[in-house]
Amino acid sequence: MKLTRRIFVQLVGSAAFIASSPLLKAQGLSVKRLPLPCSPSQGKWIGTTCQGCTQYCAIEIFNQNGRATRVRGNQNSKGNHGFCCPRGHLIPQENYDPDRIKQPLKRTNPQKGRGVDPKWVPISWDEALDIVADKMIELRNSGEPERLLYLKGRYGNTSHGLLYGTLTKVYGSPNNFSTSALCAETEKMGPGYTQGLFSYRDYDLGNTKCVVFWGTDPFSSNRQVPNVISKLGVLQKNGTLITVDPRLSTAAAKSKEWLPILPGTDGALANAIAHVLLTEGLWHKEFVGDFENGKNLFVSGKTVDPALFKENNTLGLVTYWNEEAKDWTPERAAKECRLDAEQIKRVARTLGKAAPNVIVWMGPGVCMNPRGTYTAMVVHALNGILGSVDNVGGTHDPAKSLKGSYPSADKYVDELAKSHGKGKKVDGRGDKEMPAAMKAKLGSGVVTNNIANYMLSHPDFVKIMISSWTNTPFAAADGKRWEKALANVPFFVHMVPFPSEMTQFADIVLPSTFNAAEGMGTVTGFGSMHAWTSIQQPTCNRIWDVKQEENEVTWLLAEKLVQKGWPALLNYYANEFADPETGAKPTNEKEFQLITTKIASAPCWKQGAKAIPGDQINGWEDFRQKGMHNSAPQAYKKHWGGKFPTPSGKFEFVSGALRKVLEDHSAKYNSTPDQILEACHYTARGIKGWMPHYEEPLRHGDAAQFPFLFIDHKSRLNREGRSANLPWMQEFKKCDAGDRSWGDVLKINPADAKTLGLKDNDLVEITSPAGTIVTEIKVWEGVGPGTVAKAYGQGHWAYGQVAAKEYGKVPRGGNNNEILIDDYDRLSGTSCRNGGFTRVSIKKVSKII
Ligand SMILES: Nc1nc2c(c(=O)[nH]1)N[C@H]1C(S)=C(S)[C@@H](COP(=O)(O)OP(=O)(O)OC[C@H]3O[C@@H](n4cnc5c(=O)[nH]c(N)nc54)[C@H](O)[C@@H]3O)O[C@H]1N2
Ligand SMILES: Nc1nc2c(c(=O)[nH]1)N[C@H]1C(S)=C(S)[C@@H](COP(=O)(O)OP(=O)(O)OC[C@H]3O[C@@H](n4cnc5c(=O)[nH]c(N)nc54)[C@H](O)[C@@H]3O)O[C@H]1N2
Ligand code: SF4
Ligand SMILES: [Mo]
Repeated sequence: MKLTRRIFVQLVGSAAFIASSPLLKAQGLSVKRLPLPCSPSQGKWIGTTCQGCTQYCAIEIFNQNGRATRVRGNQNSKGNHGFCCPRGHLIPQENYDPDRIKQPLKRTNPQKGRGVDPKWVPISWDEALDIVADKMIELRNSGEPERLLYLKGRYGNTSHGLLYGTLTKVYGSPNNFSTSALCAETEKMGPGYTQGLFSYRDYDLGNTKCVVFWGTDPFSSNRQVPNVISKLGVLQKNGTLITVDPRLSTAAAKSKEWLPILPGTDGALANAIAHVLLTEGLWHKEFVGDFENGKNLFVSGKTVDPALFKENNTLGLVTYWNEEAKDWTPERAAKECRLDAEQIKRVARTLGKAAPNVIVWMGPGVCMNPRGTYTAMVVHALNGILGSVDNVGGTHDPAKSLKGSYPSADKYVDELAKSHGKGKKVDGRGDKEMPAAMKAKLGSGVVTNNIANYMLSHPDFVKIMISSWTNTPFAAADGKRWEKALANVPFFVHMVPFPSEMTQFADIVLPSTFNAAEGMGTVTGFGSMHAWTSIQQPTCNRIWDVKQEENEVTWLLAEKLVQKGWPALLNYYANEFADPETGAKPTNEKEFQLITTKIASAPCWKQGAKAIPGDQINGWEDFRQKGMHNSAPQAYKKHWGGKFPTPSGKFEFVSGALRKVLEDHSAKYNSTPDQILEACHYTARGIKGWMPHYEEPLRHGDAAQFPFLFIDHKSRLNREGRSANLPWMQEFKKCDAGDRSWGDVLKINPADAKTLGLKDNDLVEITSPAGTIVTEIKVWEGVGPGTVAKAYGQGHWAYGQVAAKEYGKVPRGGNNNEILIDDYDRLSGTSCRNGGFTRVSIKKVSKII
């Protein structure tokens, strides 16, 4: 970079600014990046929210003559410090993607399937909603409203309350679902069943001395990318970074220690680290407690009398030692995990020395496998042993964001809706082999991927399916089941901006706003010890005939339903919702959109009797202007002293809640907890069923036929499954270590490549018991022998002209979900993708041009 006078002045100015700002120093920022003017045109930055991943960053988009041209983090944000990650910068190209759906479409080809042209014809919104309303009325009149299924993907707070929350309730169907169980829900079981926190965690990165990135790569994915990138300097300066990942991820490359673990064996490693911490007296005494006479009785292989250990904030540490950790020497784990015992000891000691200012950042790589609940528990349990829970530089509950709730719809639920809306959901939650006990409640977790199985075994059940912001045929493991299931649905309405694989099965396509740039609503998120409520508002002119499904289409549909003789939904919207400032009731979709957004955000800007915690915002206009509200920072040691939301009030190594879940579930099915564990494919029996422990990985496919363990990982530029149609994403795809632009590669260890006679660019078939995909080979030292890694994200056969080689037919690269097996961690109901649970074979094929 040439040091021009302007940049020089900026650098000098920003250095002075940093020197005077302890906050920025703590964040490790070296240069305050200043927005460059967009010359020659003038414009303005408008606050909104990125939904390129579940971080939901508050951002700003530069509006230039009505066009969204540039993106940056919201300058007020305490979560991203004014930065967005590389994916935030893709927003303009996504917004102006020429392949967007530009007006409502109606299918004219009754045949449905991959490669089948839907023969869509454009229709007006009026006509489209007329058709949808007719179908809905017809189904209600037939007395079977439960046969309407609504599936939501991403959402803002308005959709959560309106579409997911009340549409099906007022209509009379129990079958409203989210796609959360395709995401990373098993993670929540770790903190959930140990400390009562069924949630993703926050981390006090600014004060930590040691972080273990375990089965996650937060420099390129996971939930805090801009925050983590901005803190890299401070993290490296203040302490040690450690990464546990079978693949050389960005985090691994930035870390002092990389443990290239054999997929699926993380529980053994956690046990060995615990073993070292306990035998060497490195546990955090203040949090955990100590032996009464002060002498460390944790001796490798020897049980300890629990009566001799006095616990402070934990319950059952000695039981965990006796039942599990005492036998897991670093040498034994090294063999199981294909690691070096000396490295395991070194890492454990580094952690122990830095405790309690340490973070074990557990991610999906640890637990998105068929026995993941227990791996999540045993890896997260290290935070308990190290006393980092709720501590300075440790792991935390997310702070609370402020959000308003919508008025109750109860009055508008008629007899039909009442009697049909309470029926059993079709995702199998709560079945004997699917406890789905999220939040320590049986049957409370969604089992998204199992919906397709129900639809296949009951092909006539679903009469109407409505879905927004989803693409399950692409995003769900063994997604071809979704293609078949959707082909059976007689009437499917997809509410999306892009013509994805799922859209190819739609009868009516309702084109949505691209919410980050064109939507209106609120979204909440957390990170960097704060939570936020961030607005979405139009940052540019809409150039196509699109509407937001959350709060515009809902109203317009409700109006149509009135015309057809069913006024309940519109009555609910028009009677119950009122502007929190003026009290005015909505009379059209635009007013409804504004009012629902104001209600959802009112606690951030409307001063009641109590002061607003966190940022002080002076009314709605000020909120719109600032674009967001930051909460107060999270407090330390919130749950210490018996205040954890667990049965004992402590951090539990013997989980009272999980024990109750297993006992209740077995009573329901007239069996025993051991029989339930067996039915759910876990190996634990007895007390281990409710304790953190290691289970041998469950792998699909015969080892002789499918010799390689498949490692799936996220792509740095993937806005979930939604950026593959962007030339910027394709052009910069090589920023994923080992990958290349405009392509898709299977990364294989040089030793294996040699054995198979493979070299770079060779074309191979990757086959698992579920299917086959074809990609090129990249010979790479970043994966161990016997394992192969491939980024998720390519392999679209639809979505647009760039994402697919031939739109509607031929994919660009291969979709990992065509080879991943449809299996679950059954205690949570979550789909699997990590831990090497799918074995594959690799076969060279001749070049296809
Ligand atoms: N193999 C493998 N599979 C995975 C993953 C993986 O890492 N590997 N990741 C998993 C995870 S963590 C998740 S969360 C899921 C995500 O899976 P999904 O929730 O299915 O997400 P996407 O594939 O991103 O959804 C794409 C859809 O969103 C629509 N869309 C995009 N922007 C908007 C908008 O502003 N408004 C509306 N209404 N629609 C919009 C697009 O048109 C498209 O239909 O995928 C999972 N699948
Ligand atoms: N760039 C990008 N970032 C995203 C998203 C995105 O689409 N793109 N989506 C967001 C969403 S919805 C989610 S849920 C999060 C999740 O994002 P991440 O936390 O990154 O989770 P995964 O994508 O599942 O990544 C799994 C990681 O675990 C490693 N891994 C695989 N098997 C094992 C194993 O057996 N043991 C260990 N230790 N590691 C293993 C993989 O190499 C990979 O690095 O990311 C969010 N952030
Ligand atoms: S993609 Fe995620 S981390 Fe990146 S700017 Fe958007 S919300 Fe933030
Ligand atoms: Mo996710």
